[in-house]
Amino acid sequence: MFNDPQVARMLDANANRTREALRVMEDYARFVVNDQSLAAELKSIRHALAAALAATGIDVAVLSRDTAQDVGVANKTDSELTRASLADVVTAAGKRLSEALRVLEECAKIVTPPAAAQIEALRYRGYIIEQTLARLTGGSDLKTRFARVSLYVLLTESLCKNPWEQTLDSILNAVASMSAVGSSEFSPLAIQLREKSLPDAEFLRRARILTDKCRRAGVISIINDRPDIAILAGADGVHVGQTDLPCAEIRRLTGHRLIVGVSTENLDQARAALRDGATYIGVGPMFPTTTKEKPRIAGPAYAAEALREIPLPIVAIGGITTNNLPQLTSVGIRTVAVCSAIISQPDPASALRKFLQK
Ligand code: TZP
Ligand code: MG
Repeated sequence: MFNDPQVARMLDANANRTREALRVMEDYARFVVNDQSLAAELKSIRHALAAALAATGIDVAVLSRDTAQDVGVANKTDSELTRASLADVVTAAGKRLSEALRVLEECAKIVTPPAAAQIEALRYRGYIIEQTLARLTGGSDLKTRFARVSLYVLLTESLCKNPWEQTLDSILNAVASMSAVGSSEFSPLAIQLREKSLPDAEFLRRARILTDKCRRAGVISIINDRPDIAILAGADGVHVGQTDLPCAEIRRLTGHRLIVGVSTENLDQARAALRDGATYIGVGPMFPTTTKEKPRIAGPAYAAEALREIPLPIVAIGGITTNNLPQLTSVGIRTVAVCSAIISQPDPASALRKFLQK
């Protein structure tokens, strides 16, 4: 126990900071990433902290609080007044947590050394959670994450050789097990759920499954055609074609919290997508494909034009196989979207590995 009001003020302020930071992180885990075990761990840290602080006499420290005379209240930096996204909010909370726990620990050493050891243990638990959350937010904004994608798999149940969820699992496991790519902070993979005739409720149910599994694997999740389902499922993005909801309207609906991809088959469409706020453009079809009815093959020449003019990630699509892939990489394409050459194979994992190796 302390009898020094200065120590009391330090303990009181930092106990508040710690609780606030933990609440922000817990609510992010609970309401944004819907991760029960992460939210439970944060709650458990909050309770363990309350127990550790009880020994320091924190319940009477509040009596030494003097907000009116607090010389720090008006000191604000620009960075703490602006947050671009919930990811920024939770990142800031993670930093505040370790800072405040360190202050509590040092002050507890003065008044109740055993509490200091407990608080130290909580600081280490906090570091791990901070890292887990950083992985979940991608440690970066969606644009940056998307820029690292090299393979974009379209998942459509009717084209899968195996049940769709099994196909999804084998794709995610294959990427996780490739050491060269699995150890990197950013996954090279994005997965799009593309279903054209499912009832909405079933589409949403599958979108939630896919989003959840992708998030755990650090893989970008995209929903075809439907921004509403993308938002409800908590997916990273939506992909639309020329006759779907226009990109500009999706931006009005969602701001910049979603990746928005737009299919294009010529430069006019690509320029419009850029102007309307697309995150990336699809260019295609590159080669003949049976996955989609298309009157005209845009071909690698269009991919090359788009690369030259459009300052967005360019995703080539349509009839792509490991055999014709060099025709795209040779014009500078670094991201390809593949459907049947992966999901329709008897062993989608091995097909995916071949693409990633190339
Ligand atoms: N848009 C242009 S081509 C295409 C889409 C959705 C289908 C791509 O599928 P596949 O099986 O890789 O040709
Ligand atoms: Mg569409």
